[in-house]
Amino acid sequence: MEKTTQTPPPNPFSANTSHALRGNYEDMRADYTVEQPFDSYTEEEHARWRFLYNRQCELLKGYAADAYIRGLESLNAADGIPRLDAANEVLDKATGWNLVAVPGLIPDDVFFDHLANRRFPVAWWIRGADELDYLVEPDIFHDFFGHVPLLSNPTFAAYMEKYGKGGPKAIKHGATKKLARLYWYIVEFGLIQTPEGLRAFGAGMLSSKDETIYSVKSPIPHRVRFNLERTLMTDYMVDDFQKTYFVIDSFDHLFDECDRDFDPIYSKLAQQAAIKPDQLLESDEVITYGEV
Ligand code: HBI
Ligand code: FE
Repeated sequence: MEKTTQTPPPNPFSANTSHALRGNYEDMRADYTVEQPFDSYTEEEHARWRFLYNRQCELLKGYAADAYIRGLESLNAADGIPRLDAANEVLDKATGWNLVAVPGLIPDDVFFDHLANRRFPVAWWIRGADELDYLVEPDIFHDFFGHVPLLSNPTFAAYMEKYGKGGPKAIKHGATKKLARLYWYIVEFGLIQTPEGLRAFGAGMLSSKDETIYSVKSPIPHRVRFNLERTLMTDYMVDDFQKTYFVIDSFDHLFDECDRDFDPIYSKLAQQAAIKPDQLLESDEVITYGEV
């Protein structure tokens, strides 16, 4: 792919944050991918990865979905910042997904196209020592530790491809904010029902020191059974714990609920007002009523 110097994308989260993008968007390919500068990582950065990795693994016991734990273990990424090529050996065999290194956030349409082709964009840089607990923009720890393990689950892998394939239709309808809500509440902060109780599978909570436990155990947030239109309409804030979590019965439930033509859904929802993050509806199948 030819090299190109493109301007950084408008920050997709700019609606909620005003920071400039972190990455170096100078020498990237037309599809916003770069080579992972593996030799540029310092020993201190590898140690930072190990600190974050070990701290999260301690927290995940009894809180993370089994499919996530199995995926994480298959990636062997405990010893330091992982080589994306090495992870691709495992992932490609499991579900045909491959990781591509990117400078950071990339435009929605480019992001959707990567997902539609089973390529997951992973920011190549790691957060600084002064921002271990809160990060405004995804770094390699959020993207790899949070998102990659579940891409080894065939049903979730198929869901993520379908999500990407749905991008152009959302853009056509001016509904990318609705699709971003689906990503936020499921891919970033989704909960799943299991015989042992609720478990977290969202990347945003699994890579966060506190939100994994909060999302599963806290009496404060509402927990509502996942419904596609309800989630498409529910607003979110990027810099606080969720006020409402959506719960899927299974990854098959997630796939089936989203496996439909979104054209009529976007047309119908276009006139409707957004639902507030802490609001409950009469039609909700409430799993736990929160105190929000
Ligand atoms: N870019 N690298 C990267 N990672 C994301 O998670 C990402 C993105 N661009 C857009 C985006 N997410 C959101 O708008 C999604 O809801 C599409
Ligand atoms: Fe993410």
